[in-house]
Amino acid sequence: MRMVFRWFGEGNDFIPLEHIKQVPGVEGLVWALHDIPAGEAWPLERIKEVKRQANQYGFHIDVVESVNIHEDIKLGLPSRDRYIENYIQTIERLAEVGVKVICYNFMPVFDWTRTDLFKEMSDGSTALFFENAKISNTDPMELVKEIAENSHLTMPGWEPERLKHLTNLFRQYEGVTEEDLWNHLQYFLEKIIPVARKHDIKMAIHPDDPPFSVFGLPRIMTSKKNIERFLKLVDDRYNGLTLCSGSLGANLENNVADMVRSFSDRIHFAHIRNVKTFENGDFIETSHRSEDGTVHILDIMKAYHDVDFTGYARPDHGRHIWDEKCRPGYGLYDRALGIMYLWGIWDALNKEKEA
Ligand code: CS2
Ligand code: MN
Repeated sequence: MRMVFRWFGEGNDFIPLEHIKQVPGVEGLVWALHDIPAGEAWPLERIKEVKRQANQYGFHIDVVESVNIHEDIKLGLPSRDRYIENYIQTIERLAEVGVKVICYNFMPVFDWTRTDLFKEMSDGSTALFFENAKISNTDPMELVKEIAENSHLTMPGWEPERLKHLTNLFRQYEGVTEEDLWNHLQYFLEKIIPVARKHDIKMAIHPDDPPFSVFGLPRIMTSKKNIERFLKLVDDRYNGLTLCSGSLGANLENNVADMVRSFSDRIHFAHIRNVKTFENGDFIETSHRSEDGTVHILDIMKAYHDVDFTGYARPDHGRHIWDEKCRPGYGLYDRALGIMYLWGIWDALNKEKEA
């Protein structure tokens, strides 16, 4: 397991690289050029700049999260070919600096969706919260406004420029079914995966978060059955997964440890975090510890250990603790605690294996 840490870039993250450096066992940064709109090729100079910054602290930049996919590709519009060309150019440029894994997602319109970014917990910490009833009763436009006002910094997937066109986007998705989405994903993969293979970059799709339809939009990366189908769309190791335990764990029927065992050779990037999911479909992002949520982190780590996982891993979202001012879900403190929990389990399992 190779531990990496998500950093949103100079001026776009409150956490200095000096501080990430002090978290034990972190070898690289998970990064992206967040200001480049989906669909545009990333400029090589900008990519090299991130590499220079990271290298100053001895970090690698092997893992990119995310190179986002233009909506026209998800919608299967004729203009998609132009955006796929740009995507290919980005892959080629990332290959020039030695990137190994590209994480992306195929969720229409919204990336991760929550109803409250700072929900107070009983111990005084706050965390990302999803309230099922609120989603059903809220106009997406209202939610977008609320999220934009409360997030301190722009969140990936919730960029104001993009969301200005929200009504239009929703109109474009009218009548687009899950089957259509599968077809559009396949079309994209058939063009991209040979390029990724050529440059030895693993493509790693992130599951939908939450793993069910929101606001009536189709979502397909949601369950074991659907992940199996995804892997067969292009049956190639370079067509792989970012297995996010927290995203998938928001559906109590998903057994993430079992997925780790079943898909081990296709998992290139592990997101490991806990959530507490309630019977009514609400969920809150808890600490990483197994007993604090409904995702069995200990079992998941055991599964990764049993399959000799050598890919990249990161703690995923954390709570906001100790009065830290941070991006929602991406503070330093709780993610650092998460890392130490994951290492604790991992080291113990290593020891047990040696004995
Ligand atoms: C989120 C997403 O759960 C997560 O990791 O932070 O924003 C994630 O980065 C994207 O969906 C991946 O494309
Ligand atoms: Mn994730």
